[in-house]
Amino acid sequence: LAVLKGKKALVTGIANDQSIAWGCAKAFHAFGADLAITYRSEKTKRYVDALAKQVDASIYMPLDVQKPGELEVVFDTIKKKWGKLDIMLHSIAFAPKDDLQGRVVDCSKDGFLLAMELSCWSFIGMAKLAEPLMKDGGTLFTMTYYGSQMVVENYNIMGPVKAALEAVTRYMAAELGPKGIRVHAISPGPLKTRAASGLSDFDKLLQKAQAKAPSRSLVSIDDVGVAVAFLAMNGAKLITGETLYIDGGYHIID
Ligand code: 0WD
Repeated sequence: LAVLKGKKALVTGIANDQSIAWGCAKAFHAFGADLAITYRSEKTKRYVDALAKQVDASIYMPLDVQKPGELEVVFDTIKKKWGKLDIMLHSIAFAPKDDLQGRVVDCSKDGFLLAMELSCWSFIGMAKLAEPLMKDGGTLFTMTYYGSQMVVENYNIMGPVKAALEAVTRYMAAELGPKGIRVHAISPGPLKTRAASGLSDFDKLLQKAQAKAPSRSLVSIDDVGVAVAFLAMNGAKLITGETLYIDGGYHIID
């Protein structure tokens, strides 16, 4: 079962044990990978400490992608300690509440740019630093949502932001493919996390997802973890640039 044994994985975006990134960290660990885990602030650290311990993280440090220089420190630490990286998971999104809860047409320029910077550009910034550490190839992941493809009520400015993120995924997959680096966007169905609590009427979205998905069930963070771990395996080396839906089939239904 230790198909990821010897692989080094960086996991960002764990806020608590409901976070999608936590489902992924658990799966990477279960399949034998060695983990680096980051937390956003001292406030979130309280919730993440025990989780990092649970998966024996050998690197555990702060990362706020908005703070200049912090990304560089994380990748320097990985370089010194591991000398390489095989898997990188970007599970970070942010939009100011007023902009997120209003119409796209009303959003502020500053709010839009901040959402783009933290939720989309940060993936590019991380990929750039991961590239030299992935000499034997590797896999980069980000988290997206169906609201990028279709107008989903209340998803608002995150729709265009996630659309850009999926395009970034395809371009970076093309650019890094010759080096054996694969790039994927993972698109889970709605999950009750801290980030989701910023969306209006989120419970309605959950109800609709369950009723419409062919599976008639909601997605769990463990479902996401297993799919991501599969894509990180050597056996998945010819799959790249995907936006992979883990949504019980919701996106195929009109
Ligand atoms: O239904 C959902 N929950 C879905 C979420 C469906 C489909 C996709 N996603 C996406 C989100 O858009 C996001 O990209 O999955 C990703 C992870 O979100 P999550 O697991 O739903 O939410 P959460 O557990 O709140 O983790 C998001 C975390 C932040 O948590 P806190 O509470 O500390 O803000 O993103 C991280 C942070 O850990 N984050 C940052 N990390 C570093 N620097 C930053 C930042 N500036 N901002 C947010």
